[in-house]
Amino acid sequence: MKFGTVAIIGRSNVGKSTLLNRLLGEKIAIVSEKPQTTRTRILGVAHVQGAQIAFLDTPGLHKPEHLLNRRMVRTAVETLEEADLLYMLMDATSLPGPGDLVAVKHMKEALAKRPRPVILVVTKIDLVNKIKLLPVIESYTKLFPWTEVVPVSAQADDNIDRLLAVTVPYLEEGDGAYGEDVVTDQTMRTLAAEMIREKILQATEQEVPYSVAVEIDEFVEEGKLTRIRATILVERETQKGILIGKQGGRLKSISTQARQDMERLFGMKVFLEVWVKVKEAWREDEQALVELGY
Ligand SMILES: Nc1nc2c(ncn2[C@@H]2O[C@H](COP(=O)(O)OP(=O)(O)OP(=O)(O)O)[C@@H](O)[C@H]2O)c(=O)[nH]1
Ligand SMILES: [Mg+2]
Repeated sequence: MKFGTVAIIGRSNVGKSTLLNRLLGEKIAIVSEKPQTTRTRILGVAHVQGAQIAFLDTPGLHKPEHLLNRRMVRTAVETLEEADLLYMLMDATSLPGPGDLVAVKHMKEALAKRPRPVILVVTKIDLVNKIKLLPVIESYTKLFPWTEVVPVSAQADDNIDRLLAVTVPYLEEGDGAYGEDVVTDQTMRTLAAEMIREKILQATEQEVPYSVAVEIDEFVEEGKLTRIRATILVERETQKGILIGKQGGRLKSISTQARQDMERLFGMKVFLEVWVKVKEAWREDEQALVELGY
């Protein structure tokens, strides 16, 4: 038996959470086309032939402008420092940019403290034709002497089995740290809050996605029904208006979509009640951030 922890790192939006979900075959991390979707570290345990791999999804490495973002980057850096093996993700649809260089800088600092193998994972290859792909991979290859280079598409499930096969030899001999039925450390409450946030990220633009947090006020299982009451925090009255929409239409659609996701994942009927509350500058408020799990 082999076991190890693998940090999934990279700049925002490269596809870290999509890859985590694909590696597990289950959706435990929310995904959106907006950067800075993931705010915490998310454990996903893969039980594969002869090995247990604890994948750690992380917030994207970016230039932080709020206390929330500084804490997100700190979470990513801590995970980078702790994991046994690193996946550095880079996006096949672009050439190396400033965001990738920042990620490499963080990675090098962590490796200077404790050297470890790093697998370069070039993501989203379904979006690039084969002829253009090679020069892109080559430009990423030049950034660092990577231990391995694996191009994948998490969305199209392309080369994910190869990524797993390449990973296993770098794990240490040893029993898994988690029970056979453990998939994640995310509680049902957290998953519920995140599903609501995902629908908000998909339905809103500009500052709104970044100014939103979701709190679960009530989560009770009553036989086959789960009753969930959630509060969406925004920073300004105008954002509250946007989120609620004309005659409550936007909030209703967000809440319906989130409820359907919850029913699918939890395998039971959900009664979901959602409120919107203004909490000015919560992103700068240490205590609020701790309470929200950030
Ligand atoms: N076509 C395609 N799109 C992908 C793939 N992987 C991710 N995406 C898309 O890229 C966007 C970002 O994906 P995420 O998984 O949220 O990226 P992330 O790195 O976790 O982002 P942050 O949490 O914000 O740092 C989403 O719109 C995904 O659907 C892929 O393999 N192919
Ligand atoms: Mg993510």
